[in-house]
Parts: sequence; structure tokens; C-alpha cells
Amino acid sequence: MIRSPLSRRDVLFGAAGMGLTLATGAHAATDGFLTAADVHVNGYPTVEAVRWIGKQLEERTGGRLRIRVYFAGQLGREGDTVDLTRFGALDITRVNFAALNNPFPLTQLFALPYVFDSVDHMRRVVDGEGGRLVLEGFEQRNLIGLAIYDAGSRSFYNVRRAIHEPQDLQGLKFRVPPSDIFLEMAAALGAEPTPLPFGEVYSALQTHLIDGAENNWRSFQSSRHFEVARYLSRTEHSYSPEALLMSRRTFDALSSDDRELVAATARESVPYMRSLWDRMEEEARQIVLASGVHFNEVDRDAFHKAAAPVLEQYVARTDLRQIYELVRAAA
Ligand code: BDP
Repeated sequence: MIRSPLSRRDVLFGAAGMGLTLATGAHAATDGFLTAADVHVNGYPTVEAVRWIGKQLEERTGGRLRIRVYFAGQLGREGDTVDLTRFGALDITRVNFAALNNPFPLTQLFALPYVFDSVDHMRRVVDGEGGRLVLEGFEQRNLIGLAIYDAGSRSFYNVRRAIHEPQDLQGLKFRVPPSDIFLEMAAALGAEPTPLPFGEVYSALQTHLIDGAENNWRSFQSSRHFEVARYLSRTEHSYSPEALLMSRRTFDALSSDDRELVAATARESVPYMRSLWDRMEEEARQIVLASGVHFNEVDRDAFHKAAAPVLEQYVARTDLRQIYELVRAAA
């Protein structure tokens, strides 16, 4: 079940309280627990991957370092958890690149429409120099980029009709994550974009505030959006990955051995997360299709063409050029 997300005020108020207990540094310094946030439900691959890191840390430090994961948006929207982490009120957050696009421009490239050709292409890029550059970029803003996880590809789903070509999106309101790229992309494809937090999409579909949204198989299923939106069209327009971020304040308060251990364990969690992802994505696909959701292929070329101006506008930017060249080289 979807929990209603905390209001911004609740989050900031709560954060102030947490901040007081953290005034001298990381949680780990006081009770051994690092706190981590995720908007996904218990059992989602990102939630499980962070739990896995916690278990490894616990074993390898004899219980000195552990992680407590607050899932299902208990600590608020993704953007809010990023702020809490920057200020050191939260130790770790896992968010999608879409939630980082506006405040952290280097994250934009990986969220662009049709910038990757496949999951393998995206994995090669995030594992290489391109991923490293993006992760390092967070340091200027008081965050440590621990890992990039992946999230498959995103496709459009809605309550009204099958989408075959971009013009079928016309007149329909689609929820997009709070990212200018997603807004521009949905508009370029002909939809009416409505930015909303992930936790509000289910009720927005039910009340017809929106006609649809877009996401990957696993999120479509675990959020139960598929119970309301019965048309899923395979646009695969974005492979926007996931970021695992740590508060720089927490990281700096660790001993240098612990810093190395945390960074290495987070890197090791990537293949673990991917094995969970591949299995759960397939399970989600089967659950959705067995429920009778109408699934259709689209005119891929027409979607590429309609989204191309958004891609071109971003890759022309000098700060994104180097990463774009790495993406093309790995294609
Ligand atoms: C999911 C991401 C999650 C985002 C969500 C969204 O895993 O982090 O919050 O999409 O669309 O795929 O907001």
C-alpha cells in the first residue's frame, strides 16, 4: 500500500529534531546505526541492496556499523531526503536521477530520452568513467556518490488507451517526476506533463487528476499503479538510473578505514542489486501481464524523432559533452 508522503513541513521539522541529535556528527558515532531512506516499498531491489550493505558492514565491523533503512517514503519525498542528507540529518539516501536533475546538472545526461540503447549499454556507462565523473560531481555539494544502481527502462502507462505513436499522447495528462528533462520530454512527445511526487501518483490516477504516468515494470507493479492504469505501451524512453548518496558530514566523521569499507561495500552492492533487479523486473512483468494489462509495442522511430530535440539541446551543453562522448563510445 502507498503511504501518504510526509509534508515538506513535517520533514523539515523532523529533520531539525534529528539534526539536534546529530550536532556532533554521524549517527554511527552515537549508536552505530546509519540511517537510510528510500521511497520504495520493503523488498524493492534498492531497499534490499542497502540492507545488504548494512549486513556486510555489521559483519565486517563486528556490529560497530549498521544501517537502518526507512522505506516507503517514511522520511519524505526524494528531493527532501537529498536535502536532509546534504545537511547531515540523514546519512544515506537512494533516489532516482530524475530527482537530482534540476539541482545537480551533471546527472542530466543519464536521464535524457533515448540516450542509451539498452540496459547493457547503460550498465557499461555507469560502471565506467562516465559513472565515476557523475558520482564525483556530488562532492561539491556535500554528498558522497556511493553507487549507481539501475532501474530498467521507463514506459508510458495510462487509464484510457493504448499509445502507438506520440500523437496518441495528445490531450492526456501524464505525471512526470520533478525534473525539467521529464517535463520537456513529455511535452515534446505531445503529452500534458504534471509533476507529482511518486507517492501521490496512485491516488492521482484514481481521482483522474492525471490519465497516466511512466515508469519501469517493477515500479509499475510495486506501486500498484497497474491496478488502475490498464494500458502499458513500450516506449522505453528513459533508462534514468538510481543514485546511492551519503552525507559528506557522515562520511568525513568515519575513520579512514571505515570510509574505505563503506565505499567498497557500496560498490560491491551493485552486482547484488542487479541480480535482484533482473529477477524482480521479470516477476513484475509476469504479475502485470497476468492481471490483464493491455501491453503494446510502439512506433519506436516516431518516439525517437519526437524526443530528439530535447536530447540535442542537452548534449550541446559543454558540461555534458564529455559524458555524452563516453556514452556514445560505449554504445
Ligand atoms: C522509480 C524510481 C524512484 C522514483 C520513481 C519516480 O526508482 O526512485 O521515485 O521512479 O518516478 O523508478 O518518481
